[in-house]
Amino acid sequence: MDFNLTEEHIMIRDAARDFAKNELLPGVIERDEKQEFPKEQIKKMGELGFLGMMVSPEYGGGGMDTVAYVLAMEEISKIDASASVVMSVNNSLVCWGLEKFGNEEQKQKYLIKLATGESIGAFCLSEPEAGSDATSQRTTAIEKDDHYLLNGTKNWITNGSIADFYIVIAQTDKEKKHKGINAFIVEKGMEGFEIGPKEQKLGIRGSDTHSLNFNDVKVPKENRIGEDGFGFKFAMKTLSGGRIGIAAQALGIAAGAYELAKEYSKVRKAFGTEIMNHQAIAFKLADMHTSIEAARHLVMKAACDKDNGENYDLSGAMAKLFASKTAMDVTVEAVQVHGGNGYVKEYHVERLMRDAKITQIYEGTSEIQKIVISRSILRD
Ligand code: COS
Repeated sequence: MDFNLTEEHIMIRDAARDFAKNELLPGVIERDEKQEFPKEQIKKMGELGFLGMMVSPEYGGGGMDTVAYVLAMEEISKIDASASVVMSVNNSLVCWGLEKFGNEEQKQKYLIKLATGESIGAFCLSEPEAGSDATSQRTTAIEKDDHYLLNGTKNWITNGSIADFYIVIAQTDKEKKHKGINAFIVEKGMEGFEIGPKEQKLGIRGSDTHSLNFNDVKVPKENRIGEDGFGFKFAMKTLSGGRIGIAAQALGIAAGAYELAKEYSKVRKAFGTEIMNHQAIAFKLADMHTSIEAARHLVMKAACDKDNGENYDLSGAMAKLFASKTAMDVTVEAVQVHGGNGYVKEYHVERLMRDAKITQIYEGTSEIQKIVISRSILRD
């Protein structure tokens, strides 16, 4: 692993940092309070290329590597995790899966629009009774003449109402269990496709999370991704990369809270001196910095594995497990360093603490990451 960033990496990181400070920071508290989606900001992110960073230029993307992507994810997440989850889902779960496993027609029709930010994507795997247990899909897609008939409900879908294209995982043959699962591209507006109510969330409240209902939606056969029965593997492979993005998001949330706590400790005075001069505070900052650095190494390792063509199931799971725990630990401590001010909205850290929690839940809970990690290390 080479941690020397290239000039391009530094440029991208700095561009993401500037964008986050200039475009996302203004209004971030109000958007959180009102559960308001950062529509204009996401549009700009698309124009700047943040929504299709790893897609090849042939399909309208930035042609960048995973290291560039995680650097940008970290910077955006320091300020606004509601915006970075849109970026993560569009880049890793939708664009990556389509570019890797979609056919040329699907790439021309959908990927180009998604990579340029003209359209937004959503990834629909979770169901009321199939979250961690992803093989237990109740949504069915029954094969008919020239289409599949899609029926079922998906839950907690990021970009639920604002997306244009949805990758939907469904059971096509129950007998075959996970080998009878397929992935389909569903378009907003297809007859029988209804968007359910918006979720009222603890954190990432600016993001747009809905349940979705499919009632006899006719999905053309050409919208199936890959060979018949490839859907579960498609979901697993896509989520493996998605977890690197969420690990970078968690890292950003932690780093954002740490930077605020460090700055606060230099100006806030107690007992006649800045609180950084009290060991109780200095030691907290030392712990925070150390775990953030460790998380960053794991995130970079996973990103490098992916860029080098190595298997990244294990490194991605470890990065997500550790970075999301770091995000929780660090944000709780950042609130503590801020004392009473940490408990009110204007200091940002209470929002970061609420935002951190989801990183231990979505794209595979911490317990799922431990399944992936333990299976991987015990197999050797
Ligand atoms: N890449 C490719 N294939 C994979 C894979 C991966 N990362 N992980 C599993 N598979 C394949 C297995 O090889 C197996 O295929 P074969 O039967 O051909 O060998 C198949 O998928 C089933 O795997 P397994 O038996 O391990 O399935 P389990 O039901 O035990 O589940 C876990 C495995 C728990 C890892 C999986 O269900 C999972 O990741 N769950 C969490 C899903 C999730 O992230 N939900 C959040 C929703 S998105 S916000």
